[in-house]
Amino acid sequence: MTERDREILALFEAGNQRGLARAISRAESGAGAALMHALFGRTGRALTIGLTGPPGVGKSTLSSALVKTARAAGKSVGVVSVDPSSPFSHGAILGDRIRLTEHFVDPEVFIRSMASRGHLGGLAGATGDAVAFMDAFGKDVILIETVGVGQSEIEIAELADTTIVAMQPGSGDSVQLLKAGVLEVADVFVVNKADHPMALVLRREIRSMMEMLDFSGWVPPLVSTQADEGVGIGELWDAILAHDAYLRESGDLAGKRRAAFAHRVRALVMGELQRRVESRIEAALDENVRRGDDPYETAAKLLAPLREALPPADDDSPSAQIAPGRATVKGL
Ligand SMILES: Nc1nc2c(ncn2[C@@H]2O[C@H](COP(=O)(O)OP(=O)(O)OP(=O)(O)O)[C@@H](O)[C@H]2O)c(=O)[nH]1
Ligand SMILES: [Mg+2]
Repeated sequence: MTERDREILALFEAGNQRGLARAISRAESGAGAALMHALFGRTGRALTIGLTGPPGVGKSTLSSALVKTARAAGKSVGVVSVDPSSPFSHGAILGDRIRLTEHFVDPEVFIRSMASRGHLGGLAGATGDAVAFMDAFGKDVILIETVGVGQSEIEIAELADTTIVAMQPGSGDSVQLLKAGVLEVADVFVVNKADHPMALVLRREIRSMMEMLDFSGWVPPLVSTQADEGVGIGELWDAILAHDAYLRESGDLAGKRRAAFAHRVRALVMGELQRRVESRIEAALDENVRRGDDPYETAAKLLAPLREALPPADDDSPSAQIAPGRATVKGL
């Protein structure tokens, strides 16, 4: 542990949010391992909530409303707002700052915007670390907001205990979600902008899509909200608490946390492997091409040291595990 880490740890342990902020910055720059080692034992207390959905659906407005509700219930809160599309977080920050301003003066609320691309382990790396540090710091509730583009909503579901998928009427969201496989990871569905004339149509679409899924155990509730007016937020909060209670009573929480841990470890291992292998491929390529090597022998040469160090396991089947309690598409 460096002098800088010790300084951060001292602030952190004194309950100073600057310590938390700086710990997250360390993780973002790929230097958070020592602090994680010191603090990981304190994690596991917080209720972590992933909030995802298309751009502009109202995620930040929902976050802000949920922060208010959690604070009214006496909970301290951390918010991580992730921009998965950019290595810079500037874009995401502005809108979130505006939407979350009323909470900035509350010392029990900690808000952090971050980019995930370009960081060690992607979303699972930097964001996973931020969530863990907030948890260790003692935040009761942690909200992770991420805009749904490509795989990010699936990734957020790997990290969070409870995943909220938000949609808005009149945008074709439901079709997009079905395509992206996002339906299967939702623990709670939200139709935000319930003031929109097409809101009931969207509700009906979601209902009929849900009929195509087999739910083992938990059936995701469908909540309508009008986040900017605070309408339906109480119901959404209740749905989150109900899912949390379900996870604890069914014993699924342990499995889910194990899967989240596995996901983070996998991201770190695969990330490092990829970077190392990538640089070797680049370095070797010119020589192989000049010699007229075929792709297989080029790959075999590059893999030789790895094959020696990591002989195939007895069971070489993919180790990816599906978190418990997730829906599957009927007939598959
Ligand atoms: N009509 C209506 N507008 C809403 C509602 N909730 C949020 N909005 C508005 O929708 C716009 C987008 O809200 P945000 O909370 O920034 O949405 P977001 O999903 O966080 O957006 P990105 O972070 O950019 O993806 C803002 O102008 C909000 O005021 C609602 O229930 N009804
Ligand atoms: Mg936002």
